[in-house]
Amino acid sequence: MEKTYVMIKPDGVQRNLTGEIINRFEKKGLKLTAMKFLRLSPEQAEAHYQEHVGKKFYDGLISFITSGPVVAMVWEGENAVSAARKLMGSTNPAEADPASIRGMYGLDLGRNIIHGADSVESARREIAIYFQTGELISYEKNIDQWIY
Ligand code: RTP
Ligand code: MG
Repeated sequence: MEKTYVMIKPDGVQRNLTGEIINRFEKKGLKLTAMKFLRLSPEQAEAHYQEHVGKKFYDGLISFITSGPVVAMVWEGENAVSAARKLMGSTNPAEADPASIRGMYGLDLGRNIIHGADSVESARREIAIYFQTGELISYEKNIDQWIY
């Protein structure tokens, strides 16, 4: 089953959106496979956002993402990467579907509450930054038969 990496950013944690976000992912039918509450080291932040090195927003992005604790999660399910991106909404909250997490709770591009991997390959790379293989929990849920 496809896995994706999702992270509630420091603004999402500070604004008490953690429970609401986990609730939406659970209700969608995605299955929680791993979760950690942590504050990113500069090294983790740089590894995470290596594709943005050199862009004008890069320094601000690194200082923001390391400014407070985040919730790092792995969610699993059919087309989990795109399912998560749809729940989150587009990058800029001003343009995101108002029913999405960013559309409902955000106003500013640099404070968009949540991160989700943009491809299966990115998900694999990002999961490895935050979790060891043994920390991903594979388990049966008896609700699966009602989702698939
Ligand atoms: P993310 O990686 O955080 O899930 O967001 P994303 O894929 O939707 O967007 P991405 O292009 O990867 O950008 C990463 C984060 O950088 C901030 N950003 N600022 N022009 C700007 O000022 C600008 N562009 C992007 C956003 O907070 C975005 O989530
Ligand atoms: Mg991205």
